[in-house]
Amino acid sequence: MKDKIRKFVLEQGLDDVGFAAVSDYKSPQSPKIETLFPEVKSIVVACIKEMSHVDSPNPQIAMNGRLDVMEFVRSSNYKIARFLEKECGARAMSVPLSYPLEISPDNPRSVADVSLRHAAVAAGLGVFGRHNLVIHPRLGPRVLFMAVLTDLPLSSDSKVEEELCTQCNICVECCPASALDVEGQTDFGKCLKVSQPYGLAKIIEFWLKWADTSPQEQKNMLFTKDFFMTYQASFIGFQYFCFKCYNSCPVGGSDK
Ligand code: B12
Repeated sequence: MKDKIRKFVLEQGLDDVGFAAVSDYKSPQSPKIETLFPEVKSIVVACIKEMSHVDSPNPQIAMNGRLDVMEFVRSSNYKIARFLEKECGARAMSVPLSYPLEISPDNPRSVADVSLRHAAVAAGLGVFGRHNLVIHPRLGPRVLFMAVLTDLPLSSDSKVEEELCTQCNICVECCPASALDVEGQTDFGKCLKVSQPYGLAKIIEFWLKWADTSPQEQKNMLFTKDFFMTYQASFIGFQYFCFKCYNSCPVGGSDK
């Protein structure tokens, strides 16, 4: 059964796929996976290499490439879930690549319903590096992960045992937000400030300032880059302006 699914997933154009029995998925901060799908038994995890867009100094080009990948992954996730239901007689639920995500003052670090990095590790697709990204043995850290939950009982693939991070510290030094200074944790607030400068924090800052200012200044505030860019973010969704930890890592970059 795993071979049949693997073949289908790779035929979709994804770069790699692995399987994790739910008992091997260990993400202490995330909700128990059965709360999402009580009958879930395994996770089909796939990954896709991001291309050169992440190297562009132009944030529009970088983010547009990411949006292309996200659109592709969204339809691939649907096809895999459909394949599992139609061709394997299973039930299947796909996991968001990034969002929808519960963003709430009650979830200040935006812990997702399923941690795709921990799922990837459990499915033998890689290991954590100093940047807290999961490094794929062939493709490096520049991969996005996707997953489908299923009630098919599938055994876990072998874990990657090799240490792939060379501890060169380039990611730590390159991070413009100093968000990686403490080993084993990404400082959420610091990372967000630089990587999503027109995200929720900016919107809150904008409206708090608005509430406190004169009618003339309020009019002026509408004709600022901050307002225009947050307007754009409101229909694009999360927009990343930083890929430094991702593209500075020297590990595994040569495999296209
Ligand atoms: C919320 C979120 C963020 C938040 C918070 C990150 C965070 N601390 O978790 C912010 C906005 C800061 C963020 C930033 C980025 N993100 Co993000 N993000 C997510 C999301 C949606 C949820 C993550 C989550 O639930 N975290 C909370 C819990 C699970 O994390 P945790 O248990 O506390 O584990 C943390 C540490 O303990 C440590 N850790 C845990 N176990 C171990 C073990 C070892 C040995 C080590 C060293 C570390 C370690 O790693 C985690 C990082 O803080 C996931 C998608 C998903 N559903 O998984 C994408 C995801 C993690 N993001 C991703 C990416 C690419 C990015 C960015 C590069 C931004 C960009 N331009 O795309 C940066 C990288 C920041 C970094 N170096 O950590 C990819 C990572 C791919 C990969 N190769 O690993 C994911 C998986 C999206 C995807 N579909 O592929 N992200």
